[in-house]
Amino acid sequence: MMVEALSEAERADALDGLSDWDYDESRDAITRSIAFTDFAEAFGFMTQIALIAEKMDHHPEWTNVWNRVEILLTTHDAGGLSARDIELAEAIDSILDG
Ligand code: HBI
Repeated sequence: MMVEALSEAERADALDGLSDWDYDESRDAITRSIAFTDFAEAFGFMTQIALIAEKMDHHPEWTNVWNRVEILLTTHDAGGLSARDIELAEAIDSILDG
């Protein structure tokens, strides 16, 4: 299914509901940086997100250094931020909010 990048208005609307995410204009992406207690917690979180990403067929660009996870979401097929990124960000937030 062809996925489209969000318009400026759609993006502004979506970002209103994602207070913990920043907009990266250079990538047309959203980013979030999270610090966990330790590596095991960080990697446990990544494992949960990996399974959700697989189910959604939509994957983050992310790095992990010990207890920190840096996440960037953008849609390669759309060349920018799409509804899929918003959906994955909301899933990530729901995991973090417990
Ligand atoms: N993940 N972030 C992201 N962007 C994509 O375009 C994307 C993906 N995961 C899988 C995927 N596309 C495949 O559906 C296509 O490459 C076929």
